[in-house]
Amino acid sequence: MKICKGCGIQLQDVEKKELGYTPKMESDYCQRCFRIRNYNDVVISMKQGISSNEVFAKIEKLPALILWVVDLFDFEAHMMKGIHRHFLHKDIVLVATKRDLLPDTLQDTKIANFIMERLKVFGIQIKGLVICGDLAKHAYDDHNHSVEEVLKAIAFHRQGRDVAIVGMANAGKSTLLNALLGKKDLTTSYYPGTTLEVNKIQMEDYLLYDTPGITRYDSLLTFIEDSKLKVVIPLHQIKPKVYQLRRNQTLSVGGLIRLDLIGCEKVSCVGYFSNQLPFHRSKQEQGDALWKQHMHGMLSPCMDDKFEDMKSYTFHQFQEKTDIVIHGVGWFTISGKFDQGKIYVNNKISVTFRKAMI
Ligand SMILES: Nc1nc2c(ncn2[C@@H]2O[C@H](COP(=O)(O)OP(=O)(O)OP(=O)(O)O)[C@@H](O)[C@H]2O)c(=O)[nH]1
Ligand SMILES: [Mg+2]
Repeated sequence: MKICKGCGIQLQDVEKKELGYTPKMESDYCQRCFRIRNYNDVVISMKQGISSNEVFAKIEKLPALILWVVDLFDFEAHMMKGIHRHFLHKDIVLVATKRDLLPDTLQDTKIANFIMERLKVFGIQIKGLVICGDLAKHAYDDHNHSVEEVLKAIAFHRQGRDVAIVGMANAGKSTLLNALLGKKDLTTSYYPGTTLEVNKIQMEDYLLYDTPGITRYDSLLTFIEDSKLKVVIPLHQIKPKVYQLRRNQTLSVGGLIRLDLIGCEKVSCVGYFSNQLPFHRSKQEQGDALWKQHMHGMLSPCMDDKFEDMKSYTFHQFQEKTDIVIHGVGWFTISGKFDQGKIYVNNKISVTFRKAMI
């Protein structure tokens, strides 16, 4: 049995439209990996296709140190409900990736405190924490100690065991492994669902397992059309969008998110989203008319046909500076006084309210 070096799937030369197909059995990669690696083109999208139970069942059987890879920008979507049960009796090192997407002014100690506080809420205990950034493009720059720190954490916590990389789809698992290996054998892409099977890699004195990403069924990334992913997923450092709001205001992020804040008295609202997503500010009184008229036009990209298809969450004045996180896309940080707020998103997507990260 021959395995694709990029995604771990078994190679076959019979069914062209099935996973693992290659016209030449001598090749190292399946045709799907070949196309992703050379043309960034996903012929078979697997972002909804990999069962998390199956992935967890495989991981639970491995007597390995777990490197739990969590995307810092999309942190809440990675805290899947019940994930702590899959981690029982496991030693976990949490590797927080994509630090480069967050502002430079945010200190790593603050990020670490944020992570530890959130993990407490979810009842998850970890042995170690490493914060990484820039792994896709600049893993080996002099100032970037990410790779060394992960290797150090592995050496310290491994205690004779193998190491398994685990996490949600698109967390950056394969990118991290490529960085650790110093080569680009594993296929990576901004499409969730790139790695298809557990992929075993021989290190000098242990095995490293790359694993398929776990699908989150309440994240925008799982449901948005593939062609819109590159607008939604940030590729560069986020430029926060800062608004000082008074009275009744509506902020729209493309045609994906609408935030209404009513009765604002000096409210500060900062949006952390992909720089490519357009923001639009208007009076709340005109919000409905604006969405009716401009969805799919000025308000793009969209997931819903009509504004009425979107669901809303209502909230009131927060006790402290609060993030409204829309799973898979980003968040608003809100401080100041207001009477009532409403956030509208596609009805499959979760929204989490948390103490502000930044
Ligand atoms: N900005 C930034 N992007 C990163 C970093 N690490 C990974 N990425 C990007 O994140 C996307 C997903 O990376 P992958 O390594 O394919 O993620 P994965 O967890 O293996 O995904 P699946 O195989 O689908 O589970 C790619 O576009 C990477 O370039 C990082 O440190 N910083
Ligand atoms: Mg992968």
